[in-house]
Amino acid sequence: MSSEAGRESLRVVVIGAGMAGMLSAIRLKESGYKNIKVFEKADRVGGTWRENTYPGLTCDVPSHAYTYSFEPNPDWSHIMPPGAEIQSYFEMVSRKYGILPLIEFNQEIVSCAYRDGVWQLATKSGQKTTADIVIAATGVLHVPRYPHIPGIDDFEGALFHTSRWDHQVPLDGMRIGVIGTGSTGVQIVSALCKRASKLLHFQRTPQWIMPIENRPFTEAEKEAFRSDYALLKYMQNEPEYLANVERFTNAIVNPESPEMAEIEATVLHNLEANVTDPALREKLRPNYRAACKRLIFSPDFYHAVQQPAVEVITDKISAIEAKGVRTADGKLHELDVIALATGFHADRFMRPMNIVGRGGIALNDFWADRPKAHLAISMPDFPNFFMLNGPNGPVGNFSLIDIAEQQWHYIDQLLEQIASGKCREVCVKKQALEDFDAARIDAAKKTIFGSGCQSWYLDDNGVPATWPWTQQHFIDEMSEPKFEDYELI
Ligand code: NA7
Repeated sequence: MSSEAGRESLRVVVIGAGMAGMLSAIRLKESGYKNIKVFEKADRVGGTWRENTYPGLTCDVPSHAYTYSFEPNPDWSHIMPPGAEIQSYFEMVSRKYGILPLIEFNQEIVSCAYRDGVWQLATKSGQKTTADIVIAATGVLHVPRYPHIPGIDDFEGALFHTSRWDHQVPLDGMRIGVIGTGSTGVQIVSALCKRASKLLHFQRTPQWIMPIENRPFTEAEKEAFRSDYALLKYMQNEPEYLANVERFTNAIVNPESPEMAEIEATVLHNLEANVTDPALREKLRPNYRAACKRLIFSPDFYHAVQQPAVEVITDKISAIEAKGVRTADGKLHELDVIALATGFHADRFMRPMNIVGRGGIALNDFWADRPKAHLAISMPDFPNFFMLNGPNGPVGNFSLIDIAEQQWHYIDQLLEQIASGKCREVCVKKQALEDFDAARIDAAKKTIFGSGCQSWYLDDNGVPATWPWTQQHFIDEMSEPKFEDYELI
């Protein structure tokens, strides 16, 4: 069989029409695959940028780097892109690249089982599909983590998770409580500090804050990007950004490196120089190392928490009552709105989908100890099933679009084995995954993420789950699969 004929006949299902699912659909279409179906549980593309719409939502990666390599965008408004602009960008790309006809919206895949050499998928509404190849592009942070706070259902005002923001609820002049100090809570406090009459930031753990500049691009700059394609491409791969990513990932891998010392000095100086009230400064001072939790990049958080309407509350929350939040000191903080910026279940990936591989092995059992996949992409006994942004991949303060594109480059070479007729089934060998996972865990414990803090980077055993090596190591791995690690049947 020629590769071309293979691509025309193979049935490929992509799960999810977010950044990575769209990338897969575009690349599959370009490569000549003719039988592509994308299933999307919602009614629009965009994934995390569709779901998150909270005030102040901004990506912490520079706009031009957080852009598909093949579709640079001269019109980004700021150095860091606002969430709504990213959503518009993805919608534009979905139209421009003609992938909308491939997407079945409002169709949530609930089961995906490998039987008789094919994947059989079913949606919540009962639609059934058969596929030769499945690409899971379901995202990482998509299942909200609701806190277990007594009385949470008794609150008489508006209460919602930040990824389910209720835009009917007025904010101006309101008494607002934000629970959580991750990137989300920090961005919301920065956005609402002058709109709320009272803004209480409930902080369980303080965060190190990396200062950034986030000015708007001038019209002249945008015009230059529009008229000079080479400049636009340069912006996508700006040497300073690439050097920062390299420095940052080197620091993560080696907590005793000069790069890490520089990060620590920068965030410490940010705190010391920009928070004037000594009591507040101590409240905001973390007792763990910088970058142990995902670093918060913010141009204005310290400015925001020093606004008159804002108060940082460090007393433990003991309950939520009809009128507000009760803290352990006995005080009732009366509120109109409570935003739960309490994060996500970072170990969900494709779940709650019921996925069953070769020989009846259930993904939930395979992942009983922790989510794992060879190079974040392939699992033994899950043939022709590939993940983008799967477990143990690089997730950090750099562009996940770039990561997904590199992963696609790798997956595409695995698909080619099937399309060209060299084999019918491709998945990683058990031993290769075991070796990879053991080396990964060993390296992960030595990274800054394992230096003693709680974060969504850690698995249930407290071991960092993200890529524990340098960015360059990832780039090298993604350049070409080591086929000896794969079962090609
Ligand atoms: P994160 O980074 O997981 O932050 C969640 C925050 O919520 C964090 O400050 C938690 O405190 C806090 N939290 C969680 N449960 C509770 C309870 N029960 N009581 C008080 N505080 C609580 O989520 P984000 O949405 O901010 O960011 C997720 C990622 O999205 C981000 O890293 C970017 O990649 C984009 P803790 O620190 O655990 O004490």
